Amino acid sequence: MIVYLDGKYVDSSEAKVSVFDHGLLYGDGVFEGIRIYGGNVYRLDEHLERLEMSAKALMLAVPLDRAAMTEAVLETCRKNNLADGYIRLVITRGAGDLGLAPWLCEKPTLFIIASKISLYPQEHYDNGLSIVTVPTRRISPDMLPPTVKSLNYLNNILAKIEARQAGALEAIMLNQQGYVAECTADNIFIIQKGTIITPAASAGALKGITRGTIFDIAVELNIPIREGDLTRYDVWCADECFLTGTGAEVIPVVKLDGRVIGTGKPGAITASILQSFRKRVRVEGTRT
Ligand code: PXG
Repeated sequence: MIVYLDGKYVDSSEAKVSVFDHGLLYGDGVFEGIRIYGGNVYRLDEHLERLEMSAKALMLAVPLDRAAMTEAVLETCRKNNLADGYIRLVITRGAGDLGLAPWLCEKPTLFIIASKISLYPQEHYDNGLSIVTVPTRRISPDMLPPTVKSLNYLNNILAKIEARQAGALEAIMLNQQGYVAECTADNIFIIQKGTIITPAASAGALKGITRGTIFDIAVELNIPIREGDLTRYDVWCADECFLTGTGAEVIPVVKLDGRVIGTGKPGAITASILQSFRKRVRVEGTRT
């Protein structure tokens, strides 16, 4: 496997970063997870825009401009002959000393990995996921904006551990007010009397690229969609529920905290959204 690292394409065995890198020492950095389908990188420009915004929020300089970053992503895919897979793009503050001071880090580290992805087993797309609400709350926007896709994923990792302990593959995280924020690596949507509702970024949701696609699909399919505060009760009593993410795509949820959602089977609207999503990823995207 060939990895892009600070301007060079190197074998993965040589793709190493310093133990003084603040991405490692403090989680000081940002990342993106991107999909490539049939040789087309899905919504690359939107991912790069989100990366730039995350970096701006952390006052971290992006080492390449948009065009150069686009080319680096595409070239990493080409060098690995990757037509279908997962791209991880990471920018860290770079190597510094053992104090927090980011201004002592001379230059950011940038690396791009183009690889395969492990997906949820097909049975969960066919039958729906059973998820739980976990005790760990989502970091609130006045602490570390959840819209920043930073290398600080401890909050989500604790939630992921709690999900596993409860026997679930994914979990709902509530915000400080007790409303649904999102899942550990996925956004959440419910369908209530024909309307799609999802928590706003201000409620603690990442502005997911897949989430954005759902808004476009809703317009295409003529289904009303809006952002709104959701309680656990709203999800328990929804007609349908699904999660979205770069890895998960669109996956139905049929149970939350032991309560059966809707009929207990993946819903018809969710199925039509998933169908439209799968069609879009084949035709949209930047050709490698
Ligand atoms: N919320 C959080 C907290 C996330 O980390 C999403 C929502 C969905 O966003 P996108 O842009 O992917 O539609 C994410 C996704 C993976 C993976 O392998 C995904 C994420 C992080 C780490 C791994 O799917 N983020």
